[in-house]
Amino acid sequence: MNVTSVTTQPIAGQRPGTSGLRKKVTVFQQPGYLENFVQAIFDSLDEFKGETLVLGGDGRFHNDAAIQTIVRMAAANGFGRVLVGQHGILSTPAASCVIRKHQAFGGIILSASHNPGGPDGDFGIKYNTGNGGPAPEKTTEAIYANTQTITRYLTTDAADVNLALQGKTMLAGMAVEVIDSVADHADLLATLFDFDRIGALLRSGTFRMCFDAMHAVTGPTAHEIFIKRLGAPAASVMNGVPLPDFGGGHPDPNPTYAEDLIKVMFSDDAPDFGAASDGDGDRNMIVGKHFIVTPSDSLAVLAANAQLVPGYASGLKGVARSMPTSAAVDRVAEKLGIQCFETPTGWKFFGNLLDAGEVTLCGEESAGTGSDHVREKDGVWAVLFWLNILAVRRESVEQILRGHWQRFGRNYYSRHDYEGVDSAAANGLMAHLRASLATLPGQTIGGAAIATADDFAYTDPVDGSASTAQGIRIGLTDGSRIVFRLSGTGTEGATLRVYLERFELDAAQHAVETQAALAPLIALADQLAGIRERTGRERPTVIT
Ligand code: VG1
Ligand code: CO
Repeated sequence: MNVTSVTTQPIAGQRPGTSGLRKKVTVFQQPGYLENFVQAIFDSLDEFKGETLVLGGDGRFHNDAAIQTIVRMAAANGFGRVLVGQHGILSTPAASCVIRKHQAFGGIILSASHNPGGPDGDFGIKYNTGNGGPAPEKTTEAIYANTQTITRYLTTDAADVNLALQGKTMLAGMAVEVIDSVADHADLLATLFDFDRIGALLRSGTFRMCFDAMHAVTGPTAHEIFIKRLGAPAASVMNGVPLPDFGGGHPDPNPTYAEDLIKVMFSDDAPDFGAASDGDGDRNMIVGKHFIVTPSDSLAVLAANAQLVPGYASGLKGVARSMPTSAAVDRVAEKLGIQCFETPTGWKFFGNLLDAGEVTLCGEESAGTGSDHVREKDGVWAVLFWLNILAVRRESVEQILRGHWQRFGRNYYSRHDYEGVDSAAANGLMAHLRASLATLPGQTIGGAAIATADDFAYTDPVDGSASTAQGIRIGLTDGSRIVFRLSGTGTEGATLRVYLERFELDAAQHAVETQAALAPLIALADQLAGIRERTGRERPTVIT
C-alpha cells in the first residue's frame, strides 16, 4: 500500500462542542481542515489496526467529498475494514446501531444535525466509540489536544470508492463495504415495537399520520418503515426526499422551523398524528391534531406508558434527562419507583448510564429521546413509540397529554433561544450571572423569592469524571426554575438559551397558554440577566 505522510500544521478552533466539531462548509473545505481533525481522531485511539470503522453522514452538502477523504485516511492509518452507508449516508441512530451490531471499533458521523446545509451552510464531524455512542469528554479533549500539536496526516492516492453500489471492494489493502443505509436500523426497531398493531392502526382508514422528514436523512427510513413495512398510505410522509441543502430549510423539528408540518397539523382536516425529525435523524417533534407536545412532556409520556410497548414491557431500569429538560419525567420515575438521573446537555453524558444498565430511557428538552437500543437519540424510534402507545390506547394525542397532566401535574416549560448574538455580549451576560450566584439566594426580585442559584456541575456516577460550568440554574421557592446556557452547536456568534419551567399540580390550571403561564418567569429572566440590554434583542429568535 502506498501511504503518504502529508506535512501539516495545527489549525485553531478545532475543539468539539456539544456534539462534535461544527463549522461552515467553507471552513471544512479549506485544505487540511478535515484531514487534520480526522488524523487527530485516529491519533487519540489505541490499537485499531485491522479493526472496523463505521462511516456515514446525514447527506448534507460536502458529505460525499468528505467520505472519500476519510476512507483514504482510514486505509492509510491501518483500519482493516470500513462499513460505509450507501451514498455515504447513515442517520446518527443508524450509525450507532451499525457500530454495535457489527462490533466496530468506532465510527465517524458527518453531520451538523439541525443546522442548515448547502455551500453556505454548516458541516460537522464527530467520533463515536465502540458502544455506538458519542465519544466522552475525555476523548474529545484528547482529539482537541492532538489538533493543536499535529504535524502530519496519513493518506493514500487510491481512487474514489463507488458509494452508489452496495458491496465489498478493496482500497489500498483495506476492505470497504458499502451497506444499506436503513436496513440494520429498521430491523432493530422492528424488534422493539408491535408492528402488527401499529400497521393495523395505520391501515384502518380511521387514523392518519403525517411524518415530515424535512428533506433530511430520515426520508428513506420513513418510507421503509411507515410505508413499506407498516403499510401507511404514501401521503403519510412529506418532504421525504433528502436534499444536500434540505431544500433551503432549517432541519430542526420545532414549531418554528417545521412550519410545513405545523400548517398541516393545525388545518381543519388535520391528521391524527404528526411528527418530524432533524437533519441527521436523531431528534423528533410530536404533534397531535391542533396540539404540540413539548419534548420534555413527550419523554415523561413515553416513560409512563413504556409497559404498553413490547421492547419495554418488562419495565424501565431507570431514566435520565439533561439538566435543562423539565422535571416531568422525574415525577413519572418517582411513581414508578425507579431512579432518575440529571446529566449535562449532550447525549455523550448518557452513554455510561446506558452501558452500566442504570437507565433504559433518556431524553433532552431539545427534542431528543432514545433508549438503550442504541447509544444515540433516535427520531424514528420516538415516533414508533408514540404510534405504539396510540395503537394500544386508541386515544388522541391531546387526550393522552391531558390525562398525563391530571395524573402527574403539569410542568409548564419553554425554551427561548437568542441566536447569532454577539459573542462578547453573550459571554458578558453569563459572567454577570456567575458573579451574582453567591448573593441571589434569599433575595426577592419582582415578587419572586429565589431559593437557589448555581452553575451546574456533574460527576458521572459510573466513572467519576467531572464536568463543570454546564449552565446557570436559578431556583425559586415555589419550585420554578430558570436555566441559562450558551449553545455548543452553533457556528455564528453565540446562541443564548433560556429555559423556563413552572410546575402546576391543579388540573383546573392546566389549560393556560404556556407563554402566559410562564410570563412572570420570562420577565424575571430578563431582570436577572439583562437579556434585552446586553444582547440588543427585544425578543427570542425561536421559542420552543
Ligand atoms: C443542542 C441541544 C442539545 C443536543 C445538541 C445536539 O446543543 O441543546 O440538547 O444534545 O444540540 O443535538 P446546544 O449546545 O446547542 O444547546 V443534535 O440533534 O445536533 O445532534
Ligand atoms: Co440531530
